Amino acid sequence: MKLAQVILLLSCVYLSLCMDEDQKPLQWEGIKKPEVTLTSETSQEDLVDQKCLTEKHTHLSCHKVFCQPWQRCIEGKCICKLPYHCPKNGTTVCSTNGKSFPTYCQLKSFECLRPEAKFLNSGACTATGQFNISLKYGSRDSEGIVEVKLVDQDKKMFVCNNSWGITQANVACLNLGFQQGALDTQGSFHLPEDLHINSTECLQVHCRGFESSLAECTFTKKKIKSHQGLAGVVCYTQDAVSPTSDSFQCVNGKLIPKKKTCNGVNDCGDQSDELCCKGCQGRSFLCKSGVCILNKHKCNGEVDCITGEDEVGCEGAYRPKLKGLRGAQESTENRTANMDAERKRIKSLFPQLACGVKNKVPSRRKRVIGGKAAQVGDFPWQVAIREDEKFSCGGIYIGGCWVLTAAHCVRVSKIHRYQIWISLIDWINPNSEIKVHTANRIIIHENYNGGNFQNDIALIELKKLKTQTNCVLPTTVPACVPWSPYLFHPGDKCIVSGLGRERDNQKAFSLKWGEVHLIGNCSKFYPGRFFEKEMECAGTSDGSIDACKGDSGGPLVCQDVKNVTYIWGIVSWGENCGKPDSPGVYTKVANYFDWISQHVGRSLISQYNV
Ligand code: 4AZ
Repeated sequence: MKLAQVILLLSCVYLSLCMDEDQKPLQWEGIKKPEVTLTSETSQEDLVDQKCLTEKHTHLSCHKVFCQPWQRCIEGKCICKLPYHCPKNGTTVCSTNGKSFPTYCQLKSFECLRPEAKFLNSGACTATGQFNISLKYGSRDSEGIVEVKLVDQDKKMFVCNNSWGITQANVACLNLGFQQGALDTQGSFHLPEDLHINSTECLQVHCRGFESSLAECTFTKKKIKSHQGLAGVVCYTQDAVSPTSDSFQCVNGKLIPKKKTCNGVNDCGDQSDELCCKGCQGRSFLCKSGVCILNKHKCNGEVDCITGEDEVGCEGAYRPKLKGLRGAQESTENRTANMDAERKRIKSLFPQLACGVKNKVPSRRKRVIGGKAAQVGDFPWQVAIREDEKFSCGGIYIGGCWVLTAAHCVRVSKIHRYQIWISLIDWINPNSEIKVHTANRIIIHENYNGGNFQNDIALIELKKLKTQTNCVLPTTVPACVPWSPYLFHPGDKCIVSGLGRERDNQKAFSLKWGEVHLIGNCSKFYPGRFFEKEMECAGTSDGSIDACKGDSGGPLVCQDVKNVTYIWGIVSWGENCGKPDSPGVYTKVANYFDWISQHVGRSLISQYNV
């Protein structure tokens, strides 16, 4: 067996996606997008997703990557937070304008809003010295050997070239005002023959790549043997390169060699070379969201893939300790503060959302169309909407007093006729956990179109009891609201549940569920009627499992790598029920994250990028 085949096989085992439940290879078109595995024949073009490139993703595209803790995600873009939105605890830091900030997050949020002032040092603003970076022995201002002066030192020192790479070079050039970062980490510089290297030491620098000043990176003093050990840089200037058929244009305008895309290294500086990948090369791996991440960031205690797979199955893997700001200073005398560790610490201070995790171990002992019977606690976010005397629709509890449903299920004028039933499993043999609520408010999407089911989404606010300030729903668990359309993909297995019609239009009396696959390119089933951004299709190749009349407004949920449940779709429409080639169509909830959060409040549903 050739190596390429072995790799392909291993990735099948790891992802357990190449086979369906019955161990038959999946043959149904549109079910699984194969991951690109690099072989000697794979061309660079095969690695890059051209359609995705047109969306111009960068490090600020929070549907693809996480925002920094001093930013929040609004409509797919990381925007600057106000400093008071930062967590309160931390250590004082000082900025280049001599202003001191109680936390690193506050300084970075301030810098994000007004980039004139940058990070200078951790600790108080007592040092008289400034951090300084300059380039020497180059033939132009934009290149040379890197020399820095640390805040608490009065001598300038050269930077060592071990551990110097494009990541640090980009930060250095950005620091020097070259917005597009570095072109190269090497150049031909004219070092004087009698160059005397100060005290035979250089500064080894380590950056994460998120820094805007080299002062934020960690410096360690090292002994140096020769001039060869010094770091150099050529910063990127417009006239430095001209486009060829081998160049890739970054979103920031920088041109890089195509062979440097999808390798986990942020050559562009705005990460646009790593965000639209179908495969990854070199020492990097592919996140489900199409982002290449360096292997060294796998199992390092910080989630990099929005889908979380870089931090699962890490038991036994090398896991460097998260050093705090003070810890890093104490343990190594010669090292400047570790602001990357501080950034990670700040992230850990954000509140965690309790959604999508069931209270009980799933028990599906007993045996929707083709579905299986649910038991109490299996779908704790599922609600049933009763209009007058019949169960007309489903709904999904998302936290607080809020239930998500389909717009076509409710009318504002009929608010008094609705009852929201919680924990309903079997209408004929009612279980003791059932609770009935009424609606306080109904919000229908302002662009809902009853003619073609565009924006088929609505919120119901439950009425609180007179004595209560919150909605108390003991047996329910909210499903998480997805913040990115890249969390789940065609081929992923998800679950639809509801009290709707069964085969042959038979009325149902109990909650049923079934496994369906997300289906890509659904326009081919519903030409002109399927809207990619707003809708999602799901089903099985033979149509045996499907939502039907009465399931509308109910959930299509998918689980992430940590088994956290997301409400990926709301049952909306479909041609018939349970017919092959007519999959069920769902409102794509990820597209409505901002709409939902505007109405229910960000803090209720935002677990990241808050
Ligand atoms: C309905 O009438 C309906 N097979 C819901 C879902 C589907 C079809 C019809 C999808 O509410």
